[in-house]
Amino acid sequence: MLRNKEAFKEAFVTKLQSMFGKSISDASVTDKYVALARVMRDNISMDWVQSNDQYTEKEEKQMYYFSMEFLLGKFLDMYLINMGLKETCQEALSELGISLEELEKEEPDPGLGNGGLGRLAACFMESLAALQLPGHGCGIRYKYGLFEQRILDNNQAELPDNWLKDGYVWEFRKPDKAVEVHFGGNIRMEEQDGRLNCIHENYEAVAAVPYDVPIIGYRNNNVNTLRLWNAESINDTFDLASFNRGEYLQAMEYRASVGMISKILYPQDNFYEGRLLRLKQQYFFTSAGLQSIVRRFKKKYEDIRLLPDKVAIHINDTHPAVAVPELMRLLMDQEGLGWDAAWDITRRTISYTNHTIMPEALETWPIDMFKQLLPRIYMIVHEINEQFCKELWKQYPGNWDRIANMAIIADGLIHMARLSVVGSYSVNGVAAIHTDILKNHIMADYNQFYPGKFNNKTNGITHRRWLVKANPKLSALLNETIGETWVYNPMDLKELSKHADDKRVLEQLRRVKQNNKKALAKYIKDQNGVTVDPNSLFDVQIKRIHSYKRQILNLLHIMDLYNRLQENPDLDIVPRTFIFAGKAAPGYYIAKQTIKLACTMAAKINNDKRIKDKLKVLFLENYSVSLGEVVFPGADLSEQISTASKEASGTGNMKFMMNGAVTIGTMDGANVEIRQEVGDENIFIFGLTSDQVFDYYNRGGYNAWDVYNNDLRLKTVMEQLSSDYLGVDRGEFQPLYSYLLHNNDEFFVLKDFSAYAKAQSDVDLAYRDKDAWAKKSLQNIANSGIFSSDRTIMEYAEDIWKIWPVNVLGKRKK
Ligand code: 26W
Repeated sequence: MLRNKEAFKEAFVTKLQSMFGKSISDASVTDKYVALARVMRDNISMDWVQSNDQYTEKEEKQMYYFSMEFLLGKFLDMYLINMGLKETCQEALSELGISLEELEKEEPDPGLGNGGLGRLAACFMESLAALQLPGHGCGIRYKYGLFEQRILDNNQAELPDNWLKDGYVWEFRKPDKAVEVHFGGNIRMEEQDGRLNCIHENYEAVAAVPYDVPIIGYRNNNVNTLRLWNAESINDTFDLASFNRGEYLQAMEYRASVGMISKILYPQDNFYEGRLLRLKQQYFFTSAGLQSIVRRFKKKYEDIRLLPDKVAIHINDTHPAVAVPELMRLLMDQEGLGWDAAWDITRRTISYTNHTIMPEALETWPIDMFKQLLPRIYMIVHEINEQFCKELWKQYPGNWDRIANMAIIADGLIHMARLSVVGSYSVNGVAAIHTDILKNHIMADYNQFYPGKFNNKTNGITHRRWLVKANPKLSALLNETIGETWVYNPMDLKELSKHADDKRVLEQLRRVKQNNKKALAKYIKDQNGVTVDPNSLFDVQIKRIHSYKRQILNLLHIMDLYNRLQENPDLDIVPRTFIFAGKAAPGYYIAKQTIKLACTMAAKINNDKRIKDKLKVLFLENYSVSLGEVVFPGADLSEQISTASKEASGTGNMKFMMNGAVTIGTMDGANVEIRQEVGDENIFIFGLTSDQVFDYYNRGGYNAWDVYNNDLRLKTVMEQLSSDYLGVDRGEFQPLYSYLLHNNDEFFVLKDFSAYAKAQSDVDLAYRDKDAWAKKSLQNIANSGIFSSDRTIMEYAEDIWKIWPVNVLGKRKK
């Protein structure tokens, strides 16, 4: 259909006419974007129908990835690349006098996620389709995604992210596939034909209406489905009964409360707050997703007992953990199975990934709240717990402590991680060190009780978005140097290592980086009004702002460098541009102060003529997938400096590596595996190890004041922090100072300061040798293939889900 540029031009012009009644010269940029996207959409839908038909025909097992977050990023460019239409489209448009890049700016960047967990889900979707695997997503169509961040007077301000305001071309509303979800009410037991049935009464019914987003594979015909659920009132979707009865006010109230369910994404990352609305969101999309899966399954198969052979359900952290009791409910109350059969099926269908060991992120729900909102689900959780505790008692008679620590319901709370472990057949961590910590510390009791259930799946990122799309210049150089197979098989990037001593390749690589740095410098100039030198070392930390990620450590080190430059403006250091970006949860005071500190330092340092432009500090507003695509390709140094043991994996670290940045980092998360891949000479590792961190937590022996008093450079910056030195009121940053010292520095910022400063001076030395640095950069790219989410997804598919590629035969020739 879009085989050549003439066909493309015709399709585009026709679409513009039929949709808007306009010619090219009349049409606005938005019109043109929508018309182009619509042309693509038409083209995708044929393959989509084919994929669904063939998945069903071939009776292949399907996997459904349940996630409260999908941080998707823009699709237009990605789809053009995956469909092999980018060049055709570019040429066709340019002959019509239109710039593709300009149209791409019109697409909203759906921020339906907070950070790592949500972006991982999006990378997984892309890899599943690329690998021809029948795997789909299930989530919430939030009306408002993660807030838009503005910096006003050095402070973060939050604006609503009204991403749907001009419509979203990639979604397909499917009202005929709507289901009902029930909240509240009471349960009545009724005997019927010798069976005890549960009758749920007086509930509030909500309509869940799916909006499907196609996820298209790379140069194949596979199109998978991301199903996002929208909450609507039953009256809107099914009937107008209550309006007709004249209950106008109640109907309006009900409608408003229903609308809230899919209205907003909670903006906390790694921090749990037990809000009723959040539990409602969790049950809403989980129940809707499971109902639609069971319905689809039953269309094809008669025997519900086959479910685990044909369906895998994965829960992304504990947010969809109510899937365990909800599937039990459907199997028992709807399908009429007994407890044992339902439990057996549930536990062979559900698998679970843990993404954090931060204690403040663990979800628990007060029994009363849970019971009131989900009375039937509570009964089931209660019974699961009873039976599990009996098993524990058999295994550990009399060991009350152990049983209390493992029970799903304890201390008036329902522990969702425990429910997820008990109700699933596989539990995985997201990097080797993280899985070790789960197995040996956080979930050691369960690991002993369920030998073999715990396993590791080191995270990955889709190299098609983060390299092919985000860094076309590097991709072109790779194609030229090692051929094009790496796009299909990212492990082939290893071939690049053979060129590690080839001066010409190193020079070309440097030139690519230099060009990407220029593009980033331009972005910085446009956005922040600051001129930065592309020859300086671009040192980047972009991620959520969180104490454990230690942006403060980076900032304290910059202050120290600045002090030294002020003492001696001729100090021989490599000029550096420090770049930060990231959002702070709106209620997270320390994180917001950290942003303020970065912005305040930027204002002071960037305007200080004495230091001869040797230091620049930037805080880039509104970190998002789109901003990441500009920043990663232009980075020289990747800051991965979390307190060891705290960052489950990290995935930004992989995006930097794949784009040729060298890491400075702790032995935490996937940094450990990055080091293993690139070798010690191509990474800068420093700081406490996770064992040392655990030792301090368990045995004590750390005193932040001792470190403070014994390190003059550190003491100086800390004192500056609590003074008016930065041109703010004395006391403005006192909370940061107190936070570090008075809480005895729970994330070991002071403890790791000198090791970090030393590693940074090693970086400074290494960067001076241009060839040697380019070689480090090259080795990082060459060894990044293992961190493609294709590898990760293959492991999940083979070890956990047991799903296999389906070669969809397309009608359309590509
Ligand atoms: C209930 C509040 C809440 C919200 C989000 C608790 C926990 C979360 C997520 C699990 C936090 C998260 O995104 N974790 C990150 O997951 C990434 C993907 O596996 C990892 O790479 C990061 O290290 C981890 O912090």
